[in-house]
Formats: sequence, C-alpha cells, structure tokens
Amino acid sequence: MDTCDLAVIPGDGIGPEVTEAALEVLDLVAERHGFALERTVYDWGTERYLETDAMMPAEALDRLEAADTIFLGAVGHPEVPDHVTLNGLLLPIRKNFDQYVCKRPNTLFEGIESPLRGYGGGDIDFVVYRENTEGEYADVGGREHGGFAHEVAVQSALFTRRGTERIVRRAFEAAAEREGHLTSVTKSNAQAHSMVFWDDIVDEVSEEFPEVAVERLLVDRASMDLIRRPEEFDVIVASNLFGDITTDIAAIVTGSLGLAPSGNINPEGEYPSMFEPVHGSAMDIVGEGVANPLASVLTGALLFDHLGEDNAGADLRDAIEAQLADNDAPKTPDLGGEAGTEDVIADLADRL
Ligand code: GGG
Repeated sequence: MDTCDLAVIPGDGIGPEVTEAALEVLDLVAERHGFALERTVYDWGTERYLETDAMMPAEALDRLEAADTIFLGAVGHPEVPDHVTLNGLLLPIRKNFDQYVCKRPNTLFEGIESPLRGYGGGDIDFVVYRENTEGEYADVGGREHGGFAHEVAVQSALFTRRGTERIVRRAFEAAAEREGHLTSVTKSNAQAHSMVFWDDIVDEVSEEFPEVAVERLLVDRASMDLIRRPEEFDVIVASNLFGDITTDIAAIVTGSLGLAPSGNINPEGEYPSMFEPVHGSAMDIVGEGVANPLASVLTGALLFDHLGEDNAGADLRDAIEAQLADNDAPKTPDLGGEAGTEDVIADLADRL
C-alpha cells in the first residue's frame, strides 16, 4: 500500500488534542514503512451541532465512504445531551458502514499500576469482541402520551441471527488464534428471549471450533470476575451494551482509559472501518494539554494492522511498551505522572 486515504474526525473535547498528537507518530511510522496517510479532516461534532443543528452534514456518509479508513477522536459535550451527539455521529457511522466488529484489546503493560493488588505487566491480556450494529443500541422504540401521568417509553433490543452469528464467529476465530478460550457474556437468566437466542448461536458456532473452550458468564458475574480474576480471560464476546460496559471495566483494571484502543471494523472491507480510542471527550481536562494520547496511538496501531501494515502496528506497540516500562519516561496524570500530551509524543517519536 502506498497511500491510505484517511478521513479524520477529531470531534469534541480532548478529541482534537489526542488525534493531532497521535497522527504525528502515525505519520512517522507510516513513512518508515513506505506508505503515507493522506488525510481529509472533518470538523464535525458538537460545535457544528450548536451552529447548524447537525453533528455532520447530510452528505457525510458519502464523503466518508470514499475514504479507506476513518480515524475518530471523541464525541460528547456538556451542552448537548449524549444521546443527540452519539446518534448524530458515532452510531450512524458504525451502523451504515456495517462495522459489526468492535475490537477492544486490553493489556496491562509493564510499568503501569493496576488498581488491582498483585497484578503487574503482562498479567492481564484479553480482547473484547463487542457486537456493534444492533442489540441494545438498535434505534427501536418510542415515547407516547408525553405530559400525562401514563407517559410510556419503549426501547427494544434487536438480535438477528445474521448479526449474532457473525460477531460470535469472529470472536471464535480470534480465540482459535490466541489461547483458545472464549467467554460469552449475556444475561440469559433475565433476558430469556434475546440472550438465550445468543446462547443457542454460541452453541451452534462452537461446533466449528472444537479447539476453543467456551465459558458462559452472566454480565453481573463477568463484571466481578473482570476484577477478581482478569488474568483468566482471553477473548470475550458480548452484545453492544455489555461489550461497552465490560470494556470500561477492562480499561480501568489495565491502568487507564487513556490506554484503551478500539476498532469498529467491517471485516469484509465493503465499507471503511473506523478507529477510535475508547475514551470520550473528557471535558474536564480540555485545553490543559494533559490528555493521554496513547489510547489514540494504540488505536492507530489497530488501524495499521487493519491496513495489513502489521509491522508498522508492531513498531508503535513496541515503542509504547518501552516508554511505559521506563520509569523516567514522561507520563500523563492519568498514569500518575505530570507530563503533558506533547511530552509523551515527543518521547515516543524519539524512541521510534
Ligand atoms: N472515542 C469515541 C467516544 O467519544 N466515545 C464515547 C462514547 O460514549 N461511546 C459510546 C459507545 O462506544 O457506545
């Protein structure tokens, strides 16, 4: 690959800070590996919403579809309800581009202190496969009888055979390539239709992967076990909502949301995939120059893997591992340091 047409949406809050910082080192590594990131930057997000009533223009998806890949910062703003910002930008991209795999790796790096007693570098390492286009995030429901005492809200979760099978199969494939251990997270005791359907499909697909051991956990138990025995997880597969929640727990036990990357992937390549850090806009630290850019850089490594530039992705991860393991290296406040975003990036660039 010579060139990747990269659509960049820095978005809200610290999104622009971490995106710009990460792109500095992504460019560096891309150049070393003989390709270039040709970017088109879109100023879509809540500032635009406040001026025009739309997070992105009507033709946004057409423009993005012309790109090879999308790199996103963050979405969310205190002046606009979160369901407006999410449904105005992030979710339409995930759904319309059929980015059904949300891949979220979680690693406790050497040099990072987990809030869990007794865990050190390398002790936690698993990946969550979150269903990303339906489930509890389906836009199915409504409100009736507004203003009356009998006002009612209905929100339905949507689980299709196609949608469930394909995320489950992708997770099995990942487990077969890793340690051969898959955990399926549901709430089948209470959600006796959708989640039992999910369990049935896990059973069916498991027959294609006899080498993979399957564990089934209710989401409440999984939440406890992510704290009590995170070292035992290898690959987790979960619905849209449960995948979102478990990856926030995972980010915290591996040190910080500032280290959690994410890829919204359309594996067939029919549409562009979108890469974004797990964290949101973190409005409390906007403009202070202390946002951790490493989640964004690790997200860039996932993007490089997706482009088939695995060596470029490995270079980024190696440099980050070395930086985090070095007690004298700059670290942002979320990791207990006092360094700024640019200090971290400059040090990383030196190492690269
Ligand atoms: N980094 C993207 C971002 O701002 N995410 C915030 C968020 O609320 N995401 C919701 C979700 O992933 O479901």
